Amino acid sequence: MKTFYTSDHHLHHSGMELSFGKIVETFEMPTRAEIVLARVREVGLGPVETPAEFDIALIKRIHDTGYVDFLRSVFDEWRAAGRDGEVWPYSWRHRSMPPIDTPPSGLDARLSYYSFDMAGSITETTWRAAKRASDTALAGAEIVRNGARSAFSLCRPPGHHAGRDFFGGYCYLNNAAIAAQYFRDQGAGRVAILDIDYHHGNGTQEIFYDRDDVLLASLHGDPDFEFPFHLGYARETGSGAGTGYNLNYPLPSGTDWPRWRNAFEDACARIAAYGADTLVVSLGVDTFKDDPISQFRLESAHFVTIGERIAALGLPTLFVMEGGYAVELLGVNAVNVLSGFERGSA
Ligand code: SP5
Ligand code: ZN
Repeated sequence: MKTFYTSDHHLHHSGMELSFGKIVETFEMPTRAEIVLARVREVGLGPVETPAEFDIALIKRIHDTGYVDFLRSVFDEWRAAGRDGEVWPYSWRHRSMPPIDTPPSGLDARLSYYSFDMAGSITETTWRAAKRASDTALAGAEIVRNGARSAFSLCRPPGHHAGRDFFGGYCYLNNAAIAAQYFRDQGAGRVAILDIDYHHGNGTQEIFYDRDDVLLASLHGDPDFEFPFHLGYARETGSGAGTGYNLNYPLPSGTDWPRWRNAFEDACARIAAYGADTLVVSLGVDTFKDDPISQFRLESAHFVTIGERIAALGLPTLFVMEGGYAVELLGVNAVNVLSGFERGSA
């Protein structure tokens, strides 16, 4: 399996985040991608290639133009306003405030409009890193579309929390969604996205919620207790033409392998029944028992089994890196899925 990776991911680094009332070093740090890359090389998964530069029009198939322009220019605006440091939103529309659908003019109000949390900041080069992460997803999609059985897009920053016009949860551009749309635009009939990151793929859900040509199945911590909260319940099945094409598997804190596997098996069966011709996997390994911000109990060996089961779907498959913060075993866990897939495909 070929891996796509670019050192441009270093261009994004929010130094800090707020965790249980303390400012700590962010969990979503550049070393994450380096550790996964090192493991790819260590096991000899396959060649590693730098993605080409893709047209921004492909990003705009998923993301709002105003939002993309905002991501590109907000840092300069922040500096022009005489502010030091990084761009951070800090306040959001509460349920007591009426919804709006046009961006406000003030800088902080617009930051609020285009985000849903302060998991990560926007630095001078965040746009460039996010753009290159989307290129990384597209480069993998391109070879899968051209006949490769699979590809691994080692994206950083991650993407599944980013919606059509908002960032949050360390995510700025929805790499998996951009890749799924690319597959559709290149002639795929039905695309399935299997999101196995510990957190609900709220951005991906928002983007495809009313569509029947892209199925989303997401396994995650129940929104009653886990970030991003409020979205990811089983009752959210899609709207309009998309009704029945959004599948959520909220799972309790402490979910172990047998329980997770049951939900996973159901998701795989639903993807097979859907008749997908292409699969995108939002590959987060923050379901690992030692993940510092997560509450599931999967072990390293389970990730091999996951990869084998995904291979058994028999679909052209693009793996897109999402979360996973137990840096010591992050490389082993992520690459275990890919090695399992290779074994299952042999
Ligand atoms: C892509 C992805 O996995 N995004 C996850 C974003 C999670 N952001 C909330 C993190 C909350 C961390 N505070 C809990 C720390 C426990 N020690
Ligand atoms: Zn996650």
